[in-house]
Amino acid sequence: MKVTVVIPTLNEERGIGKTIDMINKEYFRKKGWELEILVVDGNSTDKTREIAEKKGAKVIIEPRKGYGRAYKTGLREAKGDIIVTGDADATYPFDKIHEYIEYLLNNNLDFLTTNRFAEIKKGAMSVKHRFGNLILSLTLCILFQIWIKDSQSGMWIFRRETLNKVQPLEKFDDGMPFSEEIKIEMFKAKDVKAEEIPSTLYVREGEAKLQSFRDGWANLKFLFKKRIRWRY
Ligand SMILES: Nc1nc2c(ncn2[C@@H]2O[C@H](COP(=O)(O)OP(=O)(O)OP(=O)(O)O)[C@@H](O)[C@H]2O)c(=O)[nH]1
Ligand SMILES: [Mg+2]
Repeated sequence: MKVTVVIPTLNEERGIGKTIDMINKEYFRKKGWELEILVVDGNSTDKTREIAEKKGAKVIIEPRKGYGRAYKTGLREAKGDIIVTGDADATYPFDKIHEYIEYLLNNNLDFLTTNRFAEIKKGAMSVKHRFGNLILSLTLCILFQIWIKDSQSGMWIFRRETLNKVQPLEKFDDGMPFSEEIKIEMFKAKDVKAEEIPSTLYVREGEAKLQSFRDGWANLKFLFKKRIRWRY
């Protein structure tokens, strides 16, 4: 079995090394799981690419802007049977992805999203962001009747074949709404068994690319637009 970890980066020299180091490579070796780390870089001007390559990652450059755009390019290139995603800022529990993969396999699931609210380390999320997240998650639940607590989580664990059971990758949003859109698509897909599992949020390394108000508003508008276009 092959696992591809896909990580989008834009000037993350402070977080990318730590993020990759968190992966329990010993567990992968013991299990005989092949590990591919794919970094999708948005033309960083710092040492991100250099550090990623030194840590054994394959780096591809996607100069077009956007978090979603990076994933659309990265997921097309990912060869693993299982795909794991997350930010390059050391906030997501890459130290637990082997447990999440085991959970997916043992329960015969297809798509997992992670709920960071289960354990937020001290100082990892501001009150403003908690509130914004709550509004976005509630809106998503009501509009799409999907019962998840963390609509903005960027760590997903899924079988690559599920990408053939949702809308074509190129149709996904190029920006931050990609995160909520992939959850909507996966939870609503007929043949995809999806679940949200408790997870952890660590304190960020390096500067955020997210602009709270602008991106929060864009994410909210996106939910309504998607709901109007959506056909059950
Ligand atoms: N390739 C690429 N990566 C991006 C782009 N924008 C953001 N990223 C990366 O996508 C991930 C998510 O961005 P963040 O700034 O962490 O956004 P966030 O997690 O919502 O905000 P924080 O909670 O402050 O971390 C990070 O690893 C970024 O480096 C982009 O335009 N291109
Ligand atoms: Mg982040």
